[in-house]
Amino acid sequence: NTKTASSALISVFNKEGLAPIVKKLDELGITIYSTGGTEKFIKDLGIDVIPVEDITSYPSILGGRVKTLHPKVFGGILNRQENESDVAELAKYEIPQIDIVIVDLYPFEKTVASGASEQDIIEKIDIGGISLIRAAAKNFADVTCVASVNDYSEFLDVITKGKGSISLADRKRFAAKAFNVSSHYDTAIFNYFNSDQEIPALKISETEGKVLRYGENPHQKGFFFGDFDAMFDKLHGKELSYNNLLDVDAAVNLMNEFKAEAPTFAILKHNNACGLAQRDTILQAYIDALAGDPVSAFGGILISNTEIDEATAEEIHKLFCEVVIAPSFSTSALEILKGKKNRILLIQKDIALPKTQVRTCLNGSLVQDKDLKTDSAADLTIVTKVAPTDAQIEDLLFASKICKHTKSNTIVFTKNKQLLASGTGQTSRVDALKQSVDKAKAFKFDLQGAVMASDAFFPFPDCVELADKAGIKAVIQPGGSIKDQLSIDYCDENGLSMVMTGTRHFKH
Ligand code: 93A
Repeated sequence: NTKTASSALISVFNKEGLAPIVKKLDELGITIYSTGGTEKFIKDLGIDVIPVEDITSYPSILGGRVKTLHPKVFGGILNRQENESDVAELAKYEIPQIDIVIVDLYPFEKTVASGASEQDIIEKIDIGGISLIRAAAKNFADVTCVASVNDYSEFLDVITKGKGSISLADRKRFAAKAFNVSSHYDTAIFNYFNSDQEIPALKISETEGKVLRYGENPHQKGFFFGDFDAMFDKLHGKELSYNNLLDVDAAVNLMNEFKAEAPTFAILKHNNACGLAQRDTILQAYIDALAGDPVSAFGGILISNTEIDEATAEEIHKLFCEVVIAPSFSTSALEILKGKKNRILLIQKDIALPKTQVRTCLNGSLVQDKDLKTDSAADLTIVTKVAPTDAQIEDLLFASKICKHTKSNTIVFTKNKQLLASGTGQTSRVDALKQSVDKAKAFKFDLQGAVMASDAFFPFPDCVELADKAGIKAVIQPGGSIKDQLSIDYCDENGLSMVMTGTRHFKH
């Protein structure tokens, strides 16, 4: 699978950084073919180079618009060395084999940004170079494609270590990078031509994305791009809506935190948990999750980390809910739950989710690593005179997991592995806390001895003070405020314990 290169075609707009590569290729005895300006640059380094015109027997024509666009060039790149008739044709038409292609494209984006005339911009649409890149990357089985100055040092490394030999894995990696370059380049050209945005930036069709009934609201169009069936077996119910999909996403991410643990049940609304409990049986976990907020649970998304049995199904059946997700359903549970025509029943397959998150932002997108950090006992620093009990530590970590999957600012109260109440998506932490206290009161939860989690630090001691007055006895939070000590002092004066994790879990 490793190939030793004997020839390279180099055509680069920006000659910067090329000299060490050319010298290395020459040192390895690799024949270099090149286009006009690049050829001159290489010759000036005192290195032998063959003009591409010697291959094509054609001059560069149309003011340079056609330089490399020739079957003798593309035949040299696209032929399959394993294919007898390809090899025979190469000999018949006297086409030289090309093993390495190095291209730096005309700077289209830079030219647009410089405010150049339309004519200048159009001339900077690279045709030959992009074709060289696509051809070489397509034929990575035989050819190595270097499509960007950014990859020069890696390429230099590879050929230096391999003494001119390049492995299939390396060729394929360079091909992937090359298609990244070519797709970005064409997107930039599209954006220039579509500056009035008459053509929607995302070409949306049924074949590319799943057409949803509508978007977040009925007057918005909506599509899902992804492979739903790879993640779920849909057993029953209506088509999933845009909002259902968002809720299912939130539910699955939340329940992943409790995957290998005791039976756990969660109920979500608007992407936030409104009920969650961990018990010895899934029936009890459901009953105690529902008790967290039976009002919000109406029309909710339900998720279980354990098979749903008949007794649990009977209870769930009493509730109007949109979706029920579980690793499996017993036969009798399934019969009961199918009793409502529209209720969506999903079996979640054991498939990992992507590790990156993407969302639109202004005229582009924001991409980030997913928050995959789950706080554990080893992450905790006890900062108060009183330490939490072992049971409290378990509850604090339990609360922290829920907190991480709840919209910021958030405050979560739990007790004995049950979500008592939470404040979600508030503009101040103290509002989140007040909301949480009010909800707990509304559903008659006694907060005495409960614990509190906060997704981010407390800027002032007002949160611990209000929590204390509500009966909270232990607190988990990342810490990191310049006024941390004020919150710690309050806890010390009032017998609360507090642990810091050092990890913020914002979710916006
Ligand atoms: O005008 S082109 O699209 N026509 C071509 O056939 C062609 N082949 C390579 N531009 C073409 N190139 C580009 O020329 C390369 O992508 C590179 O940017 C540039 C290198 O030209 P020179 O070696 O003459 O400086």
